[in-house]
Amino acid sequence: MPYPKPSRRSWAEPFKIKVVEPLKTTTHEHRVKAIKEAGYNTFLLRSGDVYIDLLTDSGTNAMSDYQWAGMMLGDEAYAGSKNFYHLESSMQKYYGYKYLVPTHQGRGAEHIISQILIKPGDYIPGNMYFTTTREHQELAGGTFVDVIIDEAHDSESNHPFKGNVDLQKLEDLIKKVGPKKIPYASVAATVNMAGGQPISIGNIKAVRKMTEKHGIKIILDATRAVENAYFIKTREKGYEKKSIEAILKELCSFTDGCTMSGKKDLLVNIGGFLAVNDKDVFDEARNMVVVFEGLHTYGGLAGRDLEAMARGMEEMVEETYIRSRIGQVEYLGQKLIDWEIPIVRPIGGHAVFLDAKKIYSHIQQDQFPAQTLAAEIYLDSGVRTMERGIVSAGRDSKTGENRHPKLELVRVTIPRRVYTQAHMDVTAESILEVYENRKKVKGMRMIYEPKHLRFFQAKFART
Ligand code: P71
Repeated sequence: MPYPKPSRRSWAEPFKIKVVEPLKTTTHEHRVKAIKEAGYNTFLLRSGDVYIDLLTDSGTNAMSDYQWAGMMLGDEAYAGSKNFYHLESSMQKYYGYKYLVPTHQGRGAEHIISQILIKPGDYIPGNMYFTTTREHQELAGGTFVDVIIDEAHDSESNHPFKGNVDLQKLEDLIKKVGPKKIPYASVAATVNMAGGQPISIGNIKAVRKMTEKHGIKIILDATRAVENAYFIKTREKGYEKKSIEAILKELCSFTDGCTMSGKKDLLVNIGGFLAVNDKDVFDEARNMVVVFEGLHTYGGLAGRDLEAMARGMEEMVEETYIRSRIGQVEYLGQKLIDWEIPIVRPIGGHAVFLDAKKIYSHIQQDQFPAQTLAAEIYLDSGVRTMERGIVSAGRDSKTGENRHPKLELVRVTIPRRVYTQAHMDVTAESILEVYENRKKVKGMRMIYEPKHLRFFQAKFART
């Protein structure tokens, strides 16, 4: 019999491994103790107690030899480091904005732009909230208004661009509060909390058309915009033949600036930036950064970190890289789909999101199904994941009541260039085990709740 002919061409990582970091396995007994001590919050586990760490793709990437070599070329001058100019020209080349303000990470940029553009009483429409982004918008006196399409809140909808803005919702808000109360639309590519879902070029173009006649700016959260560009290339008509590099630049061209957590797309462990086209906003941002981050040519980073980001930009747009990146996430997601485990569809760019509401349909949302599921996965195998549900959603800043998001998810997040397909297999098998035992599990209660971004430090106990 002829050997089976593959039905498709597989992707493979466009790199080989030069340095390895040993992983530690733990006993079930050890994990029982560790997660209890962590208050059943995976953020409070020590990484030494974790086997495969899928908490986040933020700052957990493996850098290339080219990036590491660049680290040795760090120019650690206080002012005017060579690496700043390299990063500035790379940002202009790949993102197309005029001015760059480096920050220590994404939220540093969010803080600065929110303080500059938002006045108390303003409204900021956006395609679903992100925790740190909304926190800074609220700290500046603004109110975030979700204007994402309804499909984004439905884990089963297979809409190819679940990150799209609902133009009717946006128009309604503009009519209701008036354009003067809307300094900018906060548009993310891809949308993390919706499950790593992309926005289409067609949609951002339409948002641009609607906002520009009212003088409303668009600030892009470009944290995972390269992953978004890949989805545009593979899903949006007319973009099949365009390069990732060209799509990324086109996406940014409909916006007035971006905040960026370099810890994702840029394949580094630390760093971020704010980029804008408006000279006055730039001048203000450059002045503010010296108060909160550091001088405007380093923004709280070392010269070597700026260099690693600049080099990461060259690598992030390589087609073979991005295909393998998304391919690995798809591989894990498809396995879970094949086993009929409920996950957010379509599979996202940076993570697979488990639908905890469906898996633990017997646990009330106020008893934290996603928090419980993340703890159970850790207990089973030492794989660390993250709650993205009622704990992450926090309390309404005006009423103080718990928000009840439609999506109650556990994020299984894949760092870039770090784990292999075998690690994905082990992870999927652990999730299956936990899924099969779902009926035996009870929810939890919160025993400690911090004021800001509570999910990071909250503690829980079994009910
Ligand atoms: C992620 C993170 C890191 C994180 C942040 C908050 C809670 C848990 C984990 C950070 C993002 C992000 C987007 C779309 C801005 C930031 C802030 N993501 N926008 O997903 O995903 O960037 O962490 O560099 O400050 O694990 P920063």
